[in-house]
Amino acid sequence: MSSPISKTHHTLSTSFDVRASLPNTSPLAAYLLHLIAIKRSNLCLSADVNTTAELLEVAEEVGDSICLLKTHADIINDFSEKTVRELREIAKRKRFLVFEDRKFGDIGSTVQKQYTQGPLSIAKWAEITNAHIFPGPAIVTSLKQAAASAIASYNSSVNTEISVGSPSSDNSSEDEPSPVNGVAPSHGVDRLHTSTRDLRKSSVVSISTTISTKTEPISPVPTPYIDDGSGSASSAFENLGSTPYLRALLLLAEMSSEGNLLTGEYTTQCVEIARQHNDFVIGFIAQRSLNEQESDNFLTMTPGVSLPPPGKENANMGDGQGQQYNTPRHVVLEMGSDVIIVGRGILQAEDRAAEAERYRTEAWAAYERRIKL
Ligand code: S5P
Repeated sequence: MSSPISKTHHTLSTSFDVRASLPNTSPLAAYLLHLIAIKRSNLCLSADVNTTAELLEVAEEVGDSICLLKTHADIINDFSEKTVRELREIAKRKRFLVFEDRKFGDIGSTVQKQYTQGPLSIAKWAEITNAHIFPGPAIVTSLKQAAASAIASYNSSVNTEISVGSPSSDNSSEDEPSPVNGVAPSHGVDRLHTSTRDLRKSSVVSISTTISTKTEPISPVPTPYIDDGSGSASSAFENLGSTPYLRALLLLAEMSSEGNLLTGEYTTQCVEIARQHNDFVIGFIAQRSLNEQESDNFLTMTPGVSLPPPGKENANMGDGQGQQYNTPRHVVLEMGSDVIIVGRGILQAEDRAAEAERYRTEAWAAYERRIKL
């Protein structure tokens, strides 16, 4: 189905840890590569579910086995700030990054709004998202710009409070929900309106502005990581530190569905655009490694992966709706992919935690074999 890979490219035989330290590796890519190495997991769960409860449940169940959790936020019927807050809490505790599979594909000005505004406000809660390049390269620069603004506003939040009546009796700020990832709650605007209405009635008015600057590291240097050699995952996590508030993009260079048009020159153009923005584009959704030039260190994430149930090795590898499946071994060992993306293969299993472990073990063994460990 796919074109051959460059079998001699150094990233195919280099460990994830070493790749994290290569020049041109963005801080978030470096963080993810270390996380993958510590968890021994190159598995991304595609959590294609329709309710917040299901999303949180599956995140709890398989969180220990994955490096990434991929969402389609627009199919979650009750998606809200609560979804985000609770998913982020699980991601922090179980140590995985969040990837919103938005597949942006519009003019720059529109994708900026889709990325940062509206009920989904993706830039606020997902470290990684993805885009098509059919609208041209401005889709990448526009998303990069929007990500930079989101990071800047996270690192420098401004809260304006207007209180009325006796300042000492006003304790409304205690009822304010805590910000999601440092982003002020959206209903802050309503609060301002209410206060302004009350202003007309009141004779004592107090206005206070708080400017707080957070001190999380945001400089574009590789995420500090010191391997203390103890070999323990908990001390490795401690050394790695908490997830930096950074954003990254994957480009859809190839697709898994039958008859798709992301082939040949289109895929080549995609790689060219990625090279020009490798501080933001960390890799591709593709069916094979696309690293060719010496300096390429892109991560390849591959959907359309499933493991036949034990004893049914010759089962038809498709879903009857165009999706085509390959095994973890094929995509990681033979096609040079780094991370497998698995949805229904895990979601429909009776024991999802055990099934996630089965996928993780297979994909990790294929990676170890590829780098000849
Ligand atoms: O080419 C692609 C790209 C993506 S992101 N093919 C895909 O299947 N995907 C996504 O991966 C798709 O939208 C779905 O969320 C997931 C595959 O799900 P599965 O249930 O077939 O494993």
